[in-house]
Amino acid sequence: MKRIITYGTFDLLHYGHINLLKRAKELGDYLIVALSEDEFNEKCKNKKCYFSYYERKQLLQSIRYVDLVIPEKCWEQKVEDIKLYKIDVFAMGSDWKGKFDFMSDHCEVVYFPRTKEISTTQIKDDFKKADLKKEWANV
Ligand code: C2G
Repeated sequence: MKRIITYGTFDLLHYGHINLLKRAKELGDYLIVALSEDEFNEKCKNKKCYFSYYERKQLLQSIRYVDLVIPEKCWEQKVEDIKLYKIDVFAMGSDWKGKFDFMSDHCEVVYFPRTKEISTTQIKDDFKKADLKKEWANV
């Protein structure tokens, strides 16, 4: 069984995330997603999520490509995870290209092209703009 792992926040789950998860699963038979915990997001990634860890975990677990969701608590856990879960392939989006090449001492490293036109930040910005337009319309 070929085991794949990927890491991320996956807040406001969108089709860019799904593209990544689909491609990662297609590399093997079993996909583990290490999901950034709320504290890790806030303290280390400067991200304030809309959905909590448990809400984001529930969403990921409902995706057919995902076989297991584990917590991502720190940047440094990756090598341990690879050993613990007997990972064959570490897969990330291309915005991380080169950042995890050190992992190739432990497993194959694959970077997939990031889905360009969508991001969680873009979704949040679009909603803010829509709200502003509504406010101006009511002035
Ligand atoms: N992604 C993508 N296309 C997008 C948005 C995201 O391919 N339009 C990919 C990212 O490259 C990443 C994964 O989806 O591989 C999850 O993205 P995020 O939730 O933004 O996660 P990130 O903040 O990159 O956290 O230790 C690694 C970090 O936890 C990665």
